[in-house]
Amino acid sequence: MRIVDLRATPIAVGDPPLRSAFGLHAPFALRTIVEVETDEGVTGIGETYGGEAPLRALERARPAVVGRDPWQLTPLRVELERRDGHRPAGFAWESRALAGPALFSAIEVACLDAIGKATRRPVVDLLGGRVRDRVPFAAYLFFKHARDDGWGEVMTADALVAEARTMRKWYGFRSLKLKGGVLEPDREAEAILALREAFGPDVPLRLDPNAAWSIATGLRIAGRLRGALEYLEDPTPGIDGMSEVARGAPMPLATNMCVTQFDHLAPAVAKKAVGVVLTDHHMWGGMRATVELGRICRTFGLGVSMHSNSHLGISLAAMVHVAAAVPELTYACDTHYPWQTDEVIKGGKLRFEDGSIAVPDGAGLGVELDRDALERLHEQYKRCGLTLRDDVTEMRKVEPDWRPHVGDW
Ligand code: GKR
Ligand code: MG
Repeated sequence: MRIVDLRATPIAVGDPPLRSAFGLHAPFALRTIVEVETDEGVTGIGETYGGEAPLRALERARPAVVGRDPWQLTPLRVELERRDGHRPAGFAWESRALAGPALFSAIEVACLDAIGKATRRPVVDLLGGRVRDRVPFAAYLFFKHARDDGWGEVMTADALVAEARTMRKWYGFRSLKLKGGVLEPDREAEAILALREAFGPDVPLRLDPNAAWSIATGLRIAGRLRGALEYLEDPTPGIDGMSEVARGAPMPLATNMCVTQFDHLAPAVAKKAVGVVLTDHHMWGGMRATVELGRICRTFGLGVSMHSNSHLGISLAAMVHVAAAVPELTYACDTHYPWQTDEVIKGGKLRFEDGSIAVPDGAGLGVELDRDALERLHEQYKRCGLTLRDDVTEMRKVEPDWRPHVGDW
């Protein structure tokens, strides 16, 4: 089998006005749909970060991809690193340059989908087989501004409890994650305690202020939330800062910010900075790398969870396949999916039942691209005028003097 074409289509999908330490979500989230067409009549699909930079990166990668056998994934990774340098992906959506591991991942997912379709096997089998049939997800709770989106404004603990009730009712989520770094830290601690009061001790809770707090605040709030959190995610920036908070915090610290590539694991382990690593195949170099990451985490006694950005069903299907293949992933995964109403796969949105998604049975990722939807969302991309995610600019439209807190709250 040979790859005869690599296509990347930028799309824009509706996104509610969600708040985080980075600012405010714009009305559209950007994604890129990747297609790897083969000479055997199958085309593999993938989904990655959006905007102009990923398009340029995928175009740069084309000579290394077209003409290649899609099974030859490790040689492809080596070749991309040789051409592009082993540049780190950076943190989460900031890997907007789509470099190194994130660039490889975008292509790997589409190749695995093509191989799965050609061999009529689900991608999870190509990753070594499934250790679970269903993958549990957590409700991703956000403070948000008002818009006519059915959720209204959520800027208080009471409104947050109502948001959580709705998420649990509609999707059956058992764990709750609160995106923090928005309100003054003690208000967010109170919001967590309100969730605890409303849902009881059997509902696992997490808080993620995206490194907005100082070390002292991290220690103080961690103490205040003793017994209330299954983990505290990225209270403060950097491995050294996290290590200091971890020393005094009564719960494990988790991260998708200070440990985002394999090189970060050794210092993080040596400094006991984190207890849980959030994987993300988009950022960590693909689905096979995520399986490897699980085993490394187990070796060093680290727990494994999963990170998410705004995404559609192709990414969700990939997340489900990879999560089903990682035995160490014992926490409910993050997903922004309920916040997106647009979809690019045939049959509409994938469905949560009891807070989890069944591993798709079909060949490859088990989802098909809806070409009409792709065209519509691509037109939306061209019309919306956004070419990268910029939550600060969006936030300053509402509060002109707003500035992000980075380890100083
Ligand atoms: O969508 O605002 C957001 C999140 O804050 C996202 O950008 C983060 O990458 O969800 C993420 C996280 O867990 O840090
Ligand atoms: Mg996080």
